[in-house]
Amino acid sequence: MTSHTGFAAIAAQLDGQAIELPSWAFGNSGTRFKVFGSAGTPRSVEEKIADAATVHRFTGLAPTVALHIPWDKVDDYAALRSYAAEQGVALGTINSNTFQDDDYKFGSLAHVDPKVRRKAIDHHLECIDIMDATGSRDLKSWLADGSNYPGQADLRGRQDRLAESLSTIYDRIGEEQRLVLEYKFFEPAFYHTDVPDWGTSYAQVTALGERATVCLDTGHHAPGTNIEFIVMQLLRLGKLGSFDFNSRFYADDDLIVGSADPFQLFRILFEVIRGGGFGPDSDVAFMLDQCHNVENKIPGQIRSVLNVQEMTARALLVDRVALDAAQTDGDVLGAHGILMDAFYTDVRGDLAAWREERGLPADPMRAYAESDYQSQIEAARVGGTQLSWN
Ligand code: LRH
Ligand code: MN
Ligand code: MN
Repeated sequence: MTSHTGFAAIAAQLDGQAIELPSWAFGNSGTRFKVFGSAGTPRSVEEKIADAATVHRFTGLAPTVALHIPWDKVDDYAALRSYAAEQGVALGTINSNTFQDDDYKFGSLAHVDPKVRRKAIDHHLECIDIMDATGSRDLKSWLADGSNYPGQADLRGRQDRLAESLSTIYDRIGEEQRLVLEYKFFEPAFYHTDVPDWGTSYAQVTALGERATVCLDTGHHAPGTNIEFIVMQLLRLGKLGSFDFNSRFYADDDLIVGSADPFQLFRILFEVIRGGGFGPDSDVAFMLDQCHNVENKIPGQIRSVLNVQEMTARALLVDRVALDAAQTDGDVLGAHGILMDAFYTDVRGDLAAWREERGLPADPMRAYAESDYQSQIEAARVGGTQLSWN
């Protein structure tokens, strides 16, 4: 199978692929050591949306933008929804935030104090009101809840309180809406986290009901974790709601997806496709959760969605009939070779042609560099306060 005939067979499956962009990717970001400013950085939620819409114009891959509340708080969400539509995108997932308020020092939904739990629950209910106005489907909750020292907290009590808080929130989730619970095994708490892994998230959302699912952030696992296995298992259980895509070398680095380990991204996407998580019949949401500390943000996001598309194409190229036969025959190296053949297939030329056929630039990175969008925003966005990612 040459790469060209192979690509022709999968080209149509790439139509409709959508990767949601995080509004916070367009703000200035950095580490705890330094946040670097950059010319043209948005000063308002609207400017973030305009930048996200630019990524979509150049790639055709990013029709929605995720908001984070309160970072993206505005007075009129219906107006923001119209503004986004004028720019050519829609508002997507609403991310709650219960990690930046002094009251949450010892947690939020699992906090020992009912008043703090109520405040965190009310914040989630406010997010659902926002979803009603923006037309968003998903409420994504990531909790910083946890502890730093053995003995600091009653692990079991916290889990029970978390379940109770989540069920109060879930009661308000609309028929067409979903609650998506994200897990992370460390940071900012380092001894224990209340939702550290897919199993805990799965147990919590399964207790809630059908419209509660798991969010898998690729940066939230210990080094060496077989993430594609988790993808397989969650799809098998019908509980993979969404991805937060990014790359990591050492911690929760939030680097460009597919940059640290393109092969891992390929393996994940292969299991997504294998498990029915890709295409019009799937409601698995693909999102980025990234920051751009030292590179320009818009091309950083363009590179990211292109990386996801490229690895999706390669994963679609796996000859699954031959793979199944080799696996059944116990042909270890034959099966491995079939997977690697697809991974090593260079689809960049085919994808360039695919884009041109759809009225998109063949090389979105170059087209953006040659456009005047960056110089325009750098000239126009002077004065005011640049937004940082948080
Ligand atoms: C936590 C996280 C979560 C937050 C985002 C800003 O590490 O991945 O998704 O909402 O970062
Ligand atoms: Mn995340
Ligand atoms: Mn993270």
